[in-house]
Amino acid sequence: AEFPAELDRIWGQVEPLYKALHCHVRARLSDRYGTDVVALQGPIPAHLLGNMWAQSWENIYDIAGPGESAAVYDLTAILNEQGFDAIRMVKTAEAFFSSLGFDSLPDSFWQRSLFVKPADRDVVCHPSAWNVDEKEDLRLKMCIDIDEADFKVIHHELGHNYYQRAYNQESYLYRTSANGAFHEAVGDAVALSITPEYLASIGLLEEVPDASGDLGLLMKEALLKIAFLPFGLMVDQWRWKVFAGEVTAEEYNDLWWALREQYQGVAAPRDRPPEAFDPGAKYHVPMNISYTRYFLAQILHFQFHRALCDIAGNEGPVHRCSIYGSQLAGERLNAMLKMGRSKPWPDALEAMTGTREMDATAILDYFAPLQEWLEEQNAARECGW
Ligand code: X8Z
Ligand code: ZN
Repeated sequence: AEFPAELDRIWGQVEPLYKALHCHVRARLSDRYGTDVVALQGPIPAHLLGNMWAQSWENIYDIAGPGESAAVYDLTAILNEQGFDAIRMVKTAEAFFSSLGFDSLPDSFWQRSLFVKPADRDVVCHPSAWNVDEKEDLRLKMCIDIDEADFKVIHHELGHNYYQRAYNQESYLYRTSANGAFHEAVGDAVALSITPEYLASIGLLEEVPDASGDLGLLMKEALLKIAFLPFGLMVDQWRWKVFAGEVTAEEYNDLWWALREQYQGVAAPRDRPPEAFDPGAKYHVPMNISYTRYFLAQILHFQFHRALCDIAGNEGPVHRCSIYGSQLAGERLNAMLKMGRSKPWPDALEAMTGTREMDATAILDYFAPLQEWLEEQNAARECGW
């Protein structure tokens, strides 16, 4: 009973920001497609948000973003122009971890991982990270596209691999993360350091945009991460009700869409047929992988980032902070990773951040300039659904 209440508390902290983003995105979609398609009240049709599951919305940045006033660079275009292939994407992410003081990945990682979608057979492309022998046999399994999204997902996955290797000295039962969310948060925290300054330092950007571009950068990040929050929460709200027997099999799909509407404010593009089972299309449902970890990781990795930036001596705004090259930050991160599950997670959190609670103030502080802008944009709009 404590855990769901804790989730409600954290969701309550971020809900106003989500609702502000939702309101703005709905208005922009309505301008684009007309009020017949996107009414200015009510939920957003889920198929207009640029993602199969409407779980993150960065693909509609061109519609929802602040436009010319805060132009952002196009990392996908840059990666392609510079001729990146899948291996080079992974090597670049590995180099980031190396700059923090982590040992490089073993040769077997490069031999045994799957980086590219095979042409001759079907594979499960959903990204995953493995330590096959619980020691050094680290592997990545992912069908990498040369784009910004996958560049970040690679950092996410390597976060799993470095964590797995860091706790491999622990006894068997402790060879996992402090809690489920910690495993998901490590690589995402590192990926927050993919700032313009960092990209310039590794030759991917010629000029560092000034602060006038920050709104665009924050919007991109928010479409990815703030949009995700209610989805991250609703998947297990659905699953827990199913497992508790609160609904019959005939009601599974209707419950899914009721929760989608309640939390995310999105609606099915059309009436769903009685035999539909839409949650089955989300990898983690048939794979029986808990999903609340992703909701909490979204909160937690901003706490990690803020703490690591302090340790690295950052003095500017936290959304411009990169811990690239900071051995100090790397040491503190590694000290936590090494603990695995040998201590209660609040101890692990405290070791790195000085606090024992998962808390949304870090993510809210990070997005504060965007929230202010969204509230201005929404001033004359009617929000909610
Ligand atoms: O499944 C993942 C990772 C692998 S652990 C790519 N994620 C969730 C998803 O794709 O649904 C990362 C974000 C949420
Ligand atoms: Zn993951």
